[in-house]
Amino acid sequence: MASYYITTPIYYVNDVPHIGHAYTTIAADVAARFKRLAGYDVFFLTGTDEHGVNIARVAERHQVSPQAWTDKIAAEFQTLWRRLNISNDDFIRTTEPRHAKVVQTIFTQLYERGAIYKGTYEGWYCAPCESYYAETELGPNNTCPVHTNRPVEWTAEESYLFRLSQYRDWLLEYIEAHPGVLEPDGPRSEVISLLRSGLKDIAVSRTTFTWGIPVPFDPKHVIYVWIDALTNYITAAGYLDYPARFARYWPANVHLVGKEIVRFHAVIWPIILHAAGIALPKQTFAHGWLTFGGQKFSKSLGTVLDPYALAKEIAAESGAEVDVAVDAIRYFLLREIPFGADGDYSKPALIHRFNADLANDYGNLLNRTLPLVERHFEGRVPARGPEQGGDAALRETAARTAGRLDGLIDRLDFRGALEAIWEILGAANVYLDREAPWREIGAGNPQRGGTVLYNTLEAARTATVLLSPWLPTATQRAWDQLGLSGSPASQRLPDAARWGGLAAGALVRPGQPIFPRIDTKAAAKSDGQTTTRGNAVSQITIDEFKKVELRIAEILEAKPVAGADKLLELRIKVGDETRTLAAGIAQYYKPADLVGRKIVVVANLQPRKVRGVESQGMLLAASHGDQVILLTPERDVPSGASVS
Ligand code: ME8
Repeated sequence: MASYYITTPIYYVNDVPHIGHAYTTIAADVAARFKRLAGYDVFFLTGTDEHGVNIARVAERHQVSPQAWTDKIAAEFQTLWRRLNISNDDFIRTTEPRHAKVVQTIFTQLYERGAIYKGTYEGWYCAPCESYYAETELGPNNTCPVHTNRPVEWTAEESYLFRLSQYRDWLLEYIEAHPGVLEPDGPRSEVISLLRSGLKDIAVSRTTFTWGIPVPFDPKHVIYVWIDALTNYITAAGYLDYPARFARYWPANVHLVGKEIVRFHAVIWPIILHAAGIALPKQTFAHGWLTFGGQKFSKSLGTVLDPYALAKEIAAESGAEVDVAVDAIRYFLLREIPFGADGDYSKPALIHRFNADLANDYGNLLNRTLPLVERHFEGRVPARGPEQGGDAALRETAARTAGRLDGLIDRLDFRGALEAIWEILGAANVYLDREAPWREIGAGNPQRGGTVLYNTLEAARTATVLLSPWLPTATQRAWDQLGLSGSPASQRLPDAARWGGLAAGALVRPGQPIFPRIDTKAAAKSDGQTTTRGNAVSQITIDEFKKVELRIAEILEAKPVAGADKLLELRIKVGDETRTLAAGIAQYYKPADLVGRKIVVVANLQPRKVRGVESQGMLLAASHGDQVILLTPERDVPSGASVS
C-alpha cells in the first residue's frame, strides 16, 4: 500500500490557537482523510513548537514554569483539533524526550561533518530582554523596542553557526531541477531569488537562555529554534527509534506551511537533511494568509477568531449540530479561498456558503427525495430500472468527478475538488427537476419514479463519500439517512464511487435537515458577538468609534501597587484635571522612567476600582508578542489635546 505523509507546521505555544492555525490544520486533515479514502497508508502529523526565549518569557509573565505553560497551551491545541474533527495520527511536542534525542543526534552529526562550527554571533542586544533585535525592530537612536529609550548594544556571543553558505549552489540547482518540491509559483520564485542573492551562515545556538535542548557536547549552549523545530518531522516519522516506520513514511509527501515560513522549510530544512545524509521531503506547499478586513489573523497583530466559538455561533443560528457547524467552517475555508492565495474571512460569506451550498445543494437533495421514498416505497430504496432520459449522463458525471479527485488533492486544489463534487450535486438537482419522479408516480409509473429516485440518491451517496474528508459529521448523518451501514470514511475508492453502491430495499431513515438554513437577518444582528476573543475583530461604525474620547495626558507620578506586581498606579494630568489610573505595565516600565511622559488615554471610560486603585480612564499601549509598548505622541503636544 502506498504511503502518504503530510505535516502541518508545529505551532508556537505563546498563545492559544486561532483560525489561522485551524486553516492549515483543516487543509492537512482534508488531504489526509481523502488519501485514506483513496486507500493510502496515511501518516498525518501536527504538533507544537515549545522552546525558545519568547515562550520562556510568556511563561514568566504568567508566573508559571515554561513546562507548565507549554503543557497548558499544547492541551488547548489538542482540544481544538479534537473539536474540529482533526484526524492527526500523532501530535508532537518539541519538549518530548523522543524529540530531544533526534535533535541532539542531528546537531552532533552536522557538527562532525563540518556543517556546524563554533564561531560568534553578533547583533543588537538588550540585556534586560536577554534578546537580540534586528536593526529594523529598533527604536530611534538604536533603542530597545521594549525598554523605550534604553540603547541596545552591539554584542558578540559565542555561538554555533550553520554553514548555509556552502550549500547555496547545491540547493539552487536542486530547486531549479525539481520544480515540484516547492509550490506554488510565488513562494518558489521568492526562495529562488533569495538563493540567488546568496546565503549567510546562521547562528543555531544561544547561551543567553536555557529553555531549549542543550548542545550535547557543549551544554552551556541551547539549540536555537529552527533546527529544533524542523527536525520534528523526522522525529515523529520514527527516525532513530523506528527504522521500519521511518522507511515507510519518509520522505514526507508534503509539508504544508503558511507562506511566511516557507524560507525555513525550503532553505534551512533541505540543507539540514542533505548535510545529514537524509532524503529530502517531496514537497513544501506554502499557502496564503487568512485575513479579516484585509488584515492577517494573527496573535501578535491582535486579530484572532476562535473557530470553535464560531462553530457554536453558527450552530445556534442555524439549529444544526455543533459538529455539523464545524463541518461548515471546514468546507467554507477550503471552498472560498483558492489554496495558495490570501483570502478574507467574512461571516456573511460563510453564511452564504452554508445556505446556498450545504443547505440547498447538498442537504436539500436528501430532503426532497427521502420523504418520497417513505411515502411511495414504504421507506425502502427503490430498485432501478433500465437507463433512460438523463440517467446515463448523471452516472457519467459522478464517475468523471470521482476519477479526478485524487489528482486534485495531490495538487492540494481543494477548491477545484469541491467544485468537481458540486458538479455531481448540481447535475443531480437538475436531473431530479427534469425527471420529476413525483410526476411519474402520479401518472401511474412508479417504476420509473423509483429509478429516478434511486439515481438521485446514488448521486447523493457518491457525493457523500467524496465529501466526507471535508464534512466528516454531516456526511455520516447523510449516510445514515440513506439507509447505509458503516461510515463514509471507511469506504475505499474507486470501489465506493462505482455506480450502484446504494442497496435497493434498504430502509432509509430521513431525519431533521442536516443543514437547516440560517435566517440571514437574525444572523446579521449577532454577527461577531461571540466569535472574537481578546481584541475584537468585529467592525464598528464611525459613530461608535466617536463615542470614545481619546486625549493626551502627562504622567505626573508613578508607583507600584502593593500586592499587584503587574500594576502601576499613575497620577496623570489631562488638561487642567488630575486623575489616577491603574495600568498593567509594571513588568514593562519602571515607575521612574514614566514620569514626565506624554501618553494617550481613554478619557471617558467609566471609573472603576482595580486592586483598590480608583482608575479614571485607561492608557493605550501596543502589544506585540510578549512586549507592551506605550503609545506616545510623535512630537510634544500639551496634555488634554484630543486624539482622533
Ligand atoms: O511559525 N493565515 O508557528 P506559528 C493562514 N513554530 N495561516 C496562518 C495564519 C493566517 N492568518 N496564522 C497562522 C511557527 N497560520 C513555527 C513553525 S514549523 C517547523 C515551525 C498558520 O504558531 C500557518 O500555517 O507562528 C503559519 O505558517 C503557522 O500557522 C504559523 O504558526
